[in-house]
Amino acid sequence: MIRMKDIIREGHPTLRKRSEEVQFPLSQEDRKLGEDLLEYVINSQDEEMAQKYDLRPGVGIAAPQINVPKRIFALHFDESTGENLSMIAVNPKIVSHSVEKAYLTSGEGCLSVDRSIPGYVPRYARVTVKAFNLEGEEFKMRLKGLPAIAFQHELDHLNGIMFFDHINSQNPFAEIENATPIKQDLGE
Ligand code: NB4
Ligand code: NI
Repeated sequence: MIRMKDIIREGHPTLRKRSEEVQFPLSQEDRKLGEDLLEYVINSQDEEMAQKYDLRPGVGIAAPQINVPKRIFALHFDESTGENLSMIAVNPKIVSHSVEKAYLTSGEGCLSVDRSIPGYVPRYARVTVKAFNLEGEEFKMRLKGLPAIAFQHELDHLNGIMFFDHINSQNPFAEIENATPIKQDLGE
């Protein structure tokens, strides 16, 4: 299982790399990579497991965060977030997005950033995404709210982008034009 010691932190060069597309059919190694990423997110939301293994909670994690620059990430939202969504996304893409923006009023955090960086992170309010599952089947879905924000956070990791790159350094809480605030506690 993935432990906190496996998660690379800010300053590690892999976090600034563009990750590589994954070839199908998936190797046993790449299949296990996807499964391990999803397992981490689910474990991190399980109080017992999180306590036992001192896991920082997350709703998502991307392969480069465990120093594997491959285009795979996992997202998991249990019913407590009101979003019932769990996915392993391989070679994910945003195929279209709203003009309207959105941001978490709590700001964002990152398992690879051991400090709190206050400020709004403007993202697209709604995205149509496509990706492949571990079986190589393509899936397409429309996301809004926290799942849309989280998908964009993880996709950024595959392109070497960190959440704080989007924060207005002059005025971190400056009003964002045509944007919807999303009230979501980070539960961290
Ligand atoms: C990714 C998220 C940061 C903003 C919003 C949130 C948490 C992360 C980073 C968008 C994506 C990890 C991956 C949370 C959290 C709410 C749901 C269910 C029960 C606790 C859990 C806490 F932990 N972010 N952490 N940060 N990232 N919500 N929740 N709760 O997930 O770095 O690249 O278990
Ligand atoms: Ni992150």
